[in-house]
Amino acid sequence: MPNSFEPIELAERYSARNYHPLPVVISKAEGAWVWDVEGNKYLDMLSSYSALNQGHRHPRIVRALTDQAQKVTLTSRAFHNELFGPFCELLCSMTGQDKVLLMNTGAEAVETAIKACRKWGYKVKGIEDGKAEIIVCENNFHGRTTSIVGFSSEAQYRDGFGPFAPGFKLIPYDDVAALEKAITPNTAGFLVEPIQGEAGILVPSDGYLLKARELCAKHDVLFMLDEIQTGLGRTGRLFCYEYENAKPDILIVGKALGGGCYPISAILSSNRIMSVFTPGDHGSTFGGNPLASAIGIAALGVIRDEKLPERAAELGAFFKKRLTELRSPHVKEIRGKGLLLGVYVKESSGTARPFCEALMKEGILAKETHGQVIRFAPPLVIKREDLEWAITKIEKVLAG
Ligand code: PXG
Repeated sequence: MPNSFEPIELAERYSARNYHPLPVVISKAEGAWVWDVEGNKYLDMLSSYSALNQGHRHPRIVRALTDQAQKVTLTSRAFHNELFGPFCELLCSMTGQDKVLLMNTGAEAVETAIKACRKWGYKVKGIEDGKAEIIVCENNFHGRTTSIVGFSSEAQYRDGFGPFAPGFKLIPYDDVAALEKAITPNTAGFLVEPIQGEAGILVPSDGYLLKARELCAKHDVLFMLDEIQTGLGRTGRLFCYEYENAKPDILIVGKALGGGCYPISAILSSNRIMSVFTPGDHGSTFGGNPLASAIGIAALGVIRDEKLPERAAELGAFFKKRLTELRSPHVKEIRGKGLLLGVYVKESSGTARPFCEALMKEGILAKETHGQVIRFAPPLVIKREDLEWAITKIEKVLAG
């Protein structure tokens, strides 16, 4: 009889302790549901931090994966493959951008955006060599590489990992005046998340993104949006910036671009900006490989054909309303957009973690973020009745 004890024991013995997972061992998944090794069923309300917008093992995406695996999986970018061009074309047409640069993980795409921005700063804007600055926001989360954690405001992300790359300036989030004040002739770009997911689902004031977008345009600064977590339908639009029509100069995508089965990330931009890259400037062994391209095309196709942004908007509004109506002595605030929602647990009730553990016992997988927030971000293919079921369980856990 399979059990959870052994796999957890082995993981703890042989894996670096860089995570603190809930004690559940998932062995099967379909749509919005997962099963553990003992056969218990859970509703996945984390979706691997928005990487599973299309749900687990979407048949169309799995078919693309297995079909392509029978043909060719990797060519490197030293040669062409049939699906790379069509994948790039689809991404550009869905985002309204001219060109794409494909990578694998989110952090790599952010690094790519930083490189594009700096090079544009020197070669096009005319910033003196070595002086380019990029403005970032407090409480940002853009990944785990040394240059990215170097501009994090979270002590733990940085502690012990320096020295860090210079050239980044931290300002408060949701503060247009601070942005204007921070811009100098050496500013090449402003990098920001439309909603700060890891900071605890922090939604900025209405109009913030558009005002920041306009300020950047006025000062010839690249407006770079990290939509790795918020993009591809999650917040009720294909991209969260669409709420304000704040189209970025550089759009960063990842997570759900891989349809929940493969790491695929990208930056998208204009011909003018992307032309700073010439052969040899940047690359990746796996970026844009045939398997990734096949999966990416299917992943985008599912988002478009199954109208996942519209589903997220409709189901998110319903779910948020129901969460707001819950009567609980522990809840301070419900926040978020679409199906990226956070329940803020009052400090007087302790942290969010014990509530996540209690939810797990009730058959709901959710994860705390930033100590006080329970994040609810189910796959966008989730059924309304599953959300209704979840509400009854959440109500039970938050009542006592
Ligand atoms: N930007 C944002 C907004 C993210 O949420 C990244 C960049 C980095 O993506 P990669 O693919 O490099 O992880 C993220 C990732 C984790 C973890 O376990 C990551 C995220 C959220 C929660 C946990 O590292 N977001």
